[in-house]
Amino acid sequence: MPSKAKQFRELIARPGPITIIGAHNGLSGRIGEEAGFDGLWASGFEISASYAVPDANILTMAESLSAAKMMNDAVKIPVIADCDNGFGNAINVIRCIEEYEKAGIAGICIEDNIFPKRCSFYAGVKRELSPVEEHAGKIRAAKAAQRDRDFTVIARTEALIAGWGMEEALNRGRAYADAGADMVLIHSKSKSPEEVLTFAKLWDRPNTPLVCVPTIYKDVKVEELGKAGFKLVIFANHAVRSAIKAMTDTLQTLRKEMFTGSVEDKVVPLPRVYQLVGVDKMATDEAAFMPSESKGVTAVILGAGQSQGLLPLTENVPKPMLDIKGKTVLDRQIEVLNSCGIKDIAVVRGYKKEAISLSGVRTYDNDAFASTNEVESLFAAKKELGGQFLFLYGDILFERGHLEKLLKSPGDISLVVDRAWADTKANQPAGRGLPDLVQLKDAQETGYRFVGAEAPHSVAKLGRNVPNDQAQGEFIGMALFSDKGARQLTDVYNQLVESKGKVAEAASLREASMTDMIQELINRGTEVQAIDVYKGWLEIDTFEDYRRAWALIKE
Ligand code: SPV
Ligand code: MG
Repeated sequence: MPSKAKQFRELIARPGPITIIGAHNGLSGRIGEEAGFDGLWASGFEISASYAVPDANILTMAESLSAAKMMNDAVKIPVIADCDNGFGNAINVIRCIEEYEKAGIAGICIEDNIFPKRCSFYAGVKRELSPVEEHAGKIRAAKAAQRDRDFTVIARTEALIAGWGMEEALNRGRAYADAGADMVLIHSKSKSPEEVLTFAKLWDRPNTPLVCVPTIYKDVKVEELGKAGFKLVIFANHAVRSAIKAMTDTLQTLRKEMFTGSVEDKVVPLPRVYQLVGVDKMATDEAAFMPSESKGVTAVILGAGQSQGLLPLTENVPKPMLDIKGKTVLDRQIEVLNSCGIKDIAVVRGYKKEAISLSGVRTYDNDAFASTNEVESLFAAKKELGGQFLFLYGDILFERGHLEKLLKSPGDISLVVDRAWADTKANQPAGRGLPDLVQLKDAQETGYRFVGAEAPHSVAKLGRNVPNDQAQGEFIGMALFSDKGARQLTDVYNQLVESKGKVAEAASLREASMTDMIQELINRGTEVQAIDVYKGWLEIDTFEDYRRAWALIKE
């Protein structure tokens, strides 16, 4: 890729005039590039306006340079920087050249205004030009200071602006060309292009091409200026002026109407901003260079059902909203989930759904909760099942360690199984509901003796129909589905929707519990793993369970 200075030289070497567009920051520069201009003009007028100060050497060189660099960095086309009078004398010009070259700017323009300058168009302000020798000295200093031979130095005379006449303008232009300027800019604030066209006609330094800025003589076309001998035409300030017009219109309307929809037709849609600032590239770079962190686990909590066993406690609230010593079951679940880094939480509501509304938790509704079972509740939150997710009943309390262990499971479908079942089955507390029992494949050991067994067990059977003496554990109501596991579950669900068949022992999807669904997956050859735990959890399904929870929870 040739340097920007070289690119600009190549543009100048092309037949016909080239046009560059005024800009004041990266965004306006990028819009100018997108519009197809040959290059950018880092306009002192626009940059000053963007700081809300007059164009009168009020900004420092560093401020002007930083704006020029911002635009240069935002575009591939070359940038010519308006350096006013070089920010001082020839010594200031030398530093100016060094710094702008270092920033990758293709060339600069310096004008023969004294320091501090006044914008060429301001009426009623004091206007003075530097002596011609002084400005020619600045041009010589600039040419001597540049390192890249392709860097362009444009000398600008304000003689016509100051009203010093055509002869003075020509003499100054010649002096600057003879001092080594690569191009000469003749500025004019006449409403007619005649002044600059006459200048071009009388110009007698054919090796020094001419530049003009048709701001006030606005009806002349670039083509005509080109024919008259102008090589470079600068549209100096139209980006900032159009921005001011649009912003004024939009903001005044908005202030009057006081709702953002009132200006929707005056603003670009947000994606246009994303496109301009390169959000696409950022996304590609993220994918290419950042560790692909899995989206994280989403917890889906089933809280739709109504529990007869807990009446009258659940007369007005669903089970997850039952209070146990000042915190609801759901609060306690969310606390443990959050402490394990799970912040993405969805709850499926049904019975007394209005009672479940928590900030930061998404809710889904199974309004047919009275006539459907758990699988239909889970699939009310179908949107959440597109990737890895944690399945959780809304009525269990469990130790954080159980969740930590489950989250480490490499399996695609993993169930937390309480192996204390074998040791405690003869001794179950009074009033417990029917347990979801688990029969493992190849289980040689039972009860606490499993501790230390490394290889995960596969689940052969689960549900309330597993006979007591064949069970090695109890499903606690918490399961982890990997991306693949979630896909397997959804595929089987979709097939069952189509076939309207049985779901394991359940007659239909509407009647299917989660254990029926997992059994159906196992029956179809899907591997389901048991993650062993020993006690450390509670289900709150009956009044007795609830009393036990009050007794066991310490706080
Ligand atoms: C600028 O854009 O800052 C210029 C051109 O110098 S003009 O404003 O027309 O003087
Ligand atoms: Mg300027």
